Amino acid sequence: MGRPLNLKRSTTNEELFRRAKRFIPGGVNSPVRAFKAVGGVPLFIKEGKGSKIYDVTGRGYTDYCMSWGAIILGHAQPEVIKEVKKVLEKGTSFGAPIELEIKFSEMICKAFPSIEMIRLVNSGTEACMSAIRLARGWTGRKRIVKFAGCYHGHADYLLVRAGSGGMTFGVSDSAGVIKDIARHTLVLPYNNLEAVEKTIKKVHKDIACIIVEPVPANMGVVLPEPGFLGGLREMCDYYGVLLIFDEVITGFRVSYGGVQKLYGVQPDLTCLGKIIGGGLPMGAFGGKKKIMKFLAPSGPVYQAGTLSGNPVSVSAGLETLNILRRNKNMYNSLEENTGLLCEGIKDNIKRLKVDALINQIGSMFTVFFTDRGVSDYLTALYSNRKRYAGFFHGMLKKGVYFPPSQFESCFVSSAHTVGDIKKTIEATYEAFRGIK
Ligand code: KE4
Repeated sequence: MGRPLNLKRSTTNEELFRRAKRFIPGGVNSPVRAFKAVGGVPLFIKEGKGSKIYDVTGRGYTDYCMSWGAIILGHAQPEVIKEVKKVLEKGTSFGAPIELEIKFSEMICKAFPSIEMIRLVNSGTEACMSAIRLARGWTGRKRIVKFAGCYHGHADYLLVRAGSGGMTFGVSDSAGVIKDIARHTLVLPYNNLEAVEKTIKKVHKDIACIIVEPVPANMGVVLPEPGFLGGLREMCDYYGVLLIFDEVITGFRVSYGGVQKLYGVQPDLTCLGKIIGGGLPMGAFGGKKKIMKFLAPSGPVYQAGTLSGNPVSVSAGLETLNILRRNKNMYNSLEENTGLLCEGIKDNIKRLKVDALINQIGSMFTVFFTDRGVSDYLTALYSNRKRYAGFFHGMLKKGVYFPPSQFESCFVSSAHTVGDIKKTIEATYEAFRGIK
């Protein structure tokens, strides 16, 4: 065993990263944090407040990663913290039902009319994994359809041409995933109804569900072409296949009722995560009563979790949704601020003649370094990752923290001020110039 761990001595990101790598694979507890896609040493964050995060050297950054979209009200939101503190003092986990989870579940069902019943879990991975098991149990079919570049967590059969870290490191088909498992996952191109129709017509009798990020954010932000989501709905109805919307990112992000509210397309099952945990571990999946009742203990599909519905995560999620529900016009100001930011960045792209474009919806957006539209996995892959890396570090130098991968989304929170937005626009001018 080496020298005793004396964290006091390590006050630089480099020193902490070196020490972290002694105990944690790659020095991180989730691959995309490692800065592998952009180079350099990850920032070790000491604290966050509002739109800012501070690394161990005390340097502050305007944060647009926002814990990969989990934070919509800004870091350490006072009312959320207050509610969590209240609950903490009464005990953190009982492994037994509590009243708070009923209130919380009812609130989500009210926000998402397609969700008549819901099961709370502890992450988006668990939500998607469990929703697929439920779909397979309900239909008695084994194959699933996903789209290239979409990411639904790291369950074996979903790590097939997956987005996020999969795309970032080009390991969208992870080692350790047995071919026999992956072969039941059919991967199609997003925004291509023809490809879906061709496949589903042939093998629909064997397909349990189609799972889709209705607005993908894990190949960077990609927008559904007109009719795509509605087309999926129609095909699933016609062929008796379940439609699962993975709204782990977009749920309560793009609107209080997610993408399904914005686009008026209702799935059979919805997966949620991130925002509903208010910054604490939380996931959920829900949908039609007749399907959800197939879940243990009311039905034969097993799913469980020690900390599911624990009072701490639920209190953070409940207060977050309360604030969003009470301030519905918050979505307009989030959209306005994000629009202001994106227009300013586009002006700089034009002024400096940079091959870059922005895909944006609500308070999420991605700056793609490419000269052609990005509408699916292949067109996203055309982006110049090296230029994104240069841009990322240029922004970091100006005190702005974008996600450390071209294939992720930026997020604006209600804590981002117009001042933050202006400073960020100026920072992009320098960052674009730096990669000219
Ligand atoms: P988690 O298991 O990470 O809570 O959620 C998995 C998941 C499911 N569905 C969607 C649409 C997701 O975006 C995610 C997780 N997102 C990534 C980043 N885009 C989490 C960041 C990470 O892996 O560290």
